[in-house]
Amino acid sequence: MARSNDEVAALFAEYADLISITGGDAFRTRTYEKAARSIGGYHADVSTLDVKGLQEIPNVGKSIAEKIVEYFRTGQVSAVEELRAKIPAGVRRLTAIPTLGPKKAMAIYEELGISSIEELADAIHEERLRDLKGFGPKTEENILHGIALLQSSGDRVLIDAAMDVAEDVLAQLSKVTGCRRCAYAGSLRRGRETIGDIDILAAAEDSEPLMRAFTELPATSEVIAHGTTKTSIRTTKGLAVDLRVVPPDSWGAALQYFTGSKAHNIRTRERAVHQGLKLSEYGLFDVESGEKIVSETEEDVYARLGLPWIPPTLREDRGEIEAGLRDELPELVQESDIRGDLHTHTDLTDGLAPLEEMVAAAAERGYAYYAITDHAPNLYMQRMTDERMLAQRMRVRELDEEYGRRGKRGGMRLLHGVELNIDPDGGVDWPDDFLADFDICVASVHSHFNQGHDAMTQRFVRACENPYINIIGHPTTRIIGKRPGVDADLDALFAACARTGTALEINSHPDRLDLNDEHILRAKRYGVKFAIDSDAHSTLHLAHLRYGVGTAQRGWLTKDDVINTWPLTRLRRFLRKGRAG
Ligand code: DGT
Ligand code: CA
Ligand code: CA
Ligand code: ZN
Repeated sequence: MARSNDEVAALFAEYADLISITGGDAFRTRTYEKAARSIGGYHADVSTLDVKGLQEIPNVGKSIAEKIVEYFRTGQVSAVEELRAKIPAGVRRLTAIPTLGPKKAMAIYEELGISSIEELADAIHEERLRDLKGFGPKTEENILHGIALLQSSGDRVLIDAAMDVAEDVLAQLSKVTGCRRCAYAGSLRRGRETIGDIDILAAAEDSEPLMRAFTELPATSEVIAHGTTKTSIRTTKGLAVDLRVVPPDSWGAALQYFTGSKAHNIRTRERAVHQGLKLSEYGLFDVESGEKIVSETEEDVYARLGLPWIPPTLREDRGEIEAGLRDELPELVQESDIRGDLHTHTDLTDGLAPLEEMVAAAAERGYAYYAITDHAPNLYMQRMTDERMLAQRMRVRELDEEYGRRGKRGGMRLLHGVELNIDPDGGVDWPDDFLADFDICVASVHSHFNQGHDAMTQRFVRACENPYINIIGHPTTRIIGKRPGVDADLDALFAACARTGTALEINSHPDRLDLNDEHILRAKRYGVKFAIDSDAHSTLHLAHLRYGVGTAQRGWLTKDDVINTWPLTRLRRFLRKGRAG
């Protein structure tokens, strides 16, 4: 996928911030924010386009197009560099805190001379921020949260960024002569939401050609260590990648070892010891004879340990060994089980692609059904009205007929839905009689994130009790590394969902993955059903579903737990919820 688009999007998002800190006008800030979003979601790689081609992108005019061309020609944009130079380094250090906007960072720096995260934390504890205009106890709490998030995320990256690099590396290594197999292992293979470093494993008789090719990849900026069994590099984006090359007859043992997790490996090693075996990165050995046991596949290794093959997404020592021994591992939901997406947007609100393009892209993915759920009016900047929603419904009905007629080959049914806003009291945008005509309603928290624990819990429970609300969208509203989840009694929410027939979303966007694996495990015990959705705002985002499926697997979900794997008739029955009639 086009990483260059993300690069340019990040650059313009920063530029928008810089304009705002340096007192530039709000209109220009918004122009660059909008451009950043459009570029991030654009289907073609922006590094391949000229000024004219770039202007086809929504929200990109001539001056922005020229900046993009300049960026790919020179590696920087002079206008951005000029503003960067105007911001003191101290302020830039502070803006790394996710919950601290540029304006507040500037105020803290100018008024109190604070220029590091440590100084800021001290100042908060000494209550020195209270004297500044616009800073209260709640602001302080948010900033401390942000500092904690920043420190806990460390140098980890989101799963999609790591996946793009890993797939690229694999494509290149698999072309090297002598490469018998290669795959990614580690936390990436286990589908964790953030990745510390990428672990690549290859099998070959002679490791040298692979090691050399690895150090010479276009993405390699620094070789950290170069050896015959392990080589480590850093990419131009700062991501660390390890390559290990093993003899083909150790592939299974090595893949098992380097997939981890450490906690899971401790348990498998224990099993090995019990059977007089030794399991290490070098293979599986008989302790007495010292003989290496051929283990070309992971299945071989697990079978030797008296276990069925355990899917990587379960390997966290959360009961998978015990379940394996009892032959009770869940049959995990797979991406191919998904029959449709139930939370998606179009350019009627903040999506980038028109309805027709989103629907065509969904059909391309082989879906049997697809729901369009644009934003409702209370998210005021979306400018939704009853009329616009009803006009969209007419068009959806027409498309439904058109796609429905295709029958078994590429036939797809369309659901007309909405993403409602759950207000602070648990109410939503429209009265029942208007809601009754939607095929499906997703409802999400989009405001008042800092409500107290009890009020937030009540808010969710009331939403579940609304007979028209089918799915709670991105339930905790966390943004990984940027915004903590809301404070609510999630067990009360899970119980309410189970009781009322409301599904919980597993939002697949890589910076959300909300619910996360641990919440899913907990919610499943209440008998809750789930919807794995992309929340796509462009055709490209539909493919994020794989990360939601990985997260669902980490929560031990089967096909039956996930409503959008069900046939349409069963889904429709679920969507009728407790409604009369
Ligand atoms: P990360 O990189 O922090 O996202 O997480 P992982 O799980 O990829 O961890 P990493 O890269 O340190 O190691 C990859 C796998 O290799 C790990 O999941 C298990 C295995 N491994 C590495 N070091 C050790 C170790 O000291 N003991 C054991 N048992 N396994 C290890
Ligand atoms: Ca790793
Ligand atoms: Ca590693
Ligand atoms: Zn949405």
